[in-house]
Amino acid sequence: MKVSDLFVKALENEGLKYVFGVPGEENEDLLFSLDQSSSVQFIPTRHEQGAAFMADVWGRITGRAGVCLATLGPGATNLLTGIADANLDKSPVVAITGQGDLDRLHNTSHQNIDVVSMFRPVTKWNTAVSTPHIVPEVVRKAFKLAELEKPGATHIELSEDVAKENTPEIDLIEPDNIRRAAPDYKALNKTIELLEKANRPLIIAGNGAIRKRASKHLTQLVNTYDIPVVHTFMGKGAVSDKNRHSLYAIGLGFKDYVMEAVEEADLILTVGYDIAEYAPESWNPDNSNPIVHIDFEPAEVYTHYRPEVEVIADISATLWELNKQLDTEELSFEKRWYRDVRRRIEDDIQSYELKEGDDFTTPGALNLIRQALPDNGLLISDVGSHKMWIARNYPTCCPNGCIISNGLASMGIALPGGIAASLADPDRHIVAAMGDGGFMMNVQELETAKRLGVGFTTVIFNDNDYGLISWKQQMNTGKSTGTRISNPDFKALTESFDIKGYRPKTVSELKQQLEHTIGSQELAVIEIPVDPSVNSELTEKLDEYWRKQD
Ligand SMILES: Cc1ncc(C[n+]2csc(CCOP(=O)(O)OP(=O)(O)O)c2C)c(N)n1
Repeated sequence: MKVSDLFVKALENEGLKYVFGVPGEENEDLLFSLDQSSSVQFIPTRHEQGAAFMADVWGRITGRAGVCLATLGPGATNLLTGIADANLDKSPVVAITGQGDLDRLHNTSHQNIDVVSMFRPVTKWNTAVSTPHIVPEVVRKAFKLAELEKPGATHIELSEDVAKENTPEIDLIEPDNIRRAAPDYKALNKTIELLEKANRPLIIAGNGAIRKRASKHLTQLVNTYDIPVVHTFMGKGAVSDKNRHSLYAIGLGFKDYVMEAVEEADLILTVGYDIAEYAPESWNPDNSNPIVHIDFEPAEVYTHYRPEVEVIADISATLWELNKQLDTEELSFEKRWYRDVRRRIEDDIQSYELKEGDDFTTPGALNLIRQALPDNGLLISDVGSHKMWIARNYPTCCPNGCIISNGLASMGIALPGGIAASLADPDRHIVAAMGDGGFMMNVQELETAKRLGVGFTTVIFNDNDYGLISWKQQMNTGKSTGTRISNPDFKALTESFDIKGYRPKTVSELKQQLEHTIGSQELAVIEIPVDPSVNSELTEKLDEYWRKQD
């Protein structure tokens, strides 16, 4: 067999279903080997970035590595943003790139750049396949490291000449099922001691809390002991926002209502909290509260994050132990001290309800999307001002019920993400929510979606602006520059892909169109022209609120 055949057998051995990518001359052999596979399908995308984002969202949803493929040079550079995104967002992804023959890589030669060095800072591990017999080890290692807590991206380079070589069939290495470590009893005892001293403990749930079975044990913990929980953007859904202990999300660049609970807490337990998402100085400016760090990995050394105790183990095992060992008799938590904060957050979300005749706003439209999506539906957010509204205003009812990129936070993820999510679960009701800026960054993947026959709704919040940037500029300087853009006719553009496009004019039309496209799982794009004045009004409203509190 050829090395490329062996490589594909190693991919099959991982239980892989899809490879997303753009072909190149240098991965010709690999593509033909993929073509022979009965279990792995190659899906051509319209840009390598789209392929990487598809692998990224596939990884987040399934917990198994998503795989993307590009050729050498420009293909590899195009893939890079999506790989960095997966890595910083802790999503398991394996990237594969082609390369020229090994005997020309020391020279200046056509499309030759040092791809392995380029990918090193944005992956957990990467290597080039230098010789045939290492293929089983390299592929297994790439998947193992990508999926191991904390997950992330890995990268394999396969040169054209190596892929072509003949090789005897070599034994593959079976994927293993690693048991993660149980928590140390001294660290657990210290945690219990701190909880017994506390009156107002609060949990910050990060993206580690939505993985594996952590969410189930976390929900049991907050229900049994009456502890409020706030979620980072990527932790949304760890505890359902319908649960009265949920205080929704934390992480906006300005002080939101939820901060009141964080300030009033006297003990913070972080669960799967990722510092890349939301810096500790934003919620712990004077290092005033004791912190318990519950995670798969030790805490970063950080001035504003100095845990009293670190429980480094499988998160669900730690939460399970706490559920078992905490004794309600020994706890003296103040009852429902956070109730008003939750009420304020919910009243605020409701206040954006759109009435007939109103101009569309992002938070108003989000309320309608929430009503149209079932509890187990999925909203994938792109990056921009709409992401801030989704984080604070979109109640999430299950882990991975709302996917937000908040590590690298790259624009353009939601549309390719919608494709991957639909492939992962064709029965799921899915909305990809984007700004006009982010939509135009990966609009070409509409063709991929159409070709694959997937069904989900893309919503474009159109403000003809890089809205988040102008919002922040306005906040900092009172004016904005370099952000205004103009757009094509989104409805006509969508229809040129033979996909249904909508541009509602009234609130009832928007409601009806959302219910129709989401309910019927039609592949559709809805353009919602939004009035962005709610953005600065929110910051003013919050400023006013905090002024009154002082
Ligand atoms: C790839 C990439 N480029 C630039 C940025 C910086 N950035 C963050 S939000 C934003 C504006 C987003 O505009 P749009 O997609 O229209 O959404 P809106 O803010 O209007 O909701 C920009 C340019 C980024 N996060 N990612």
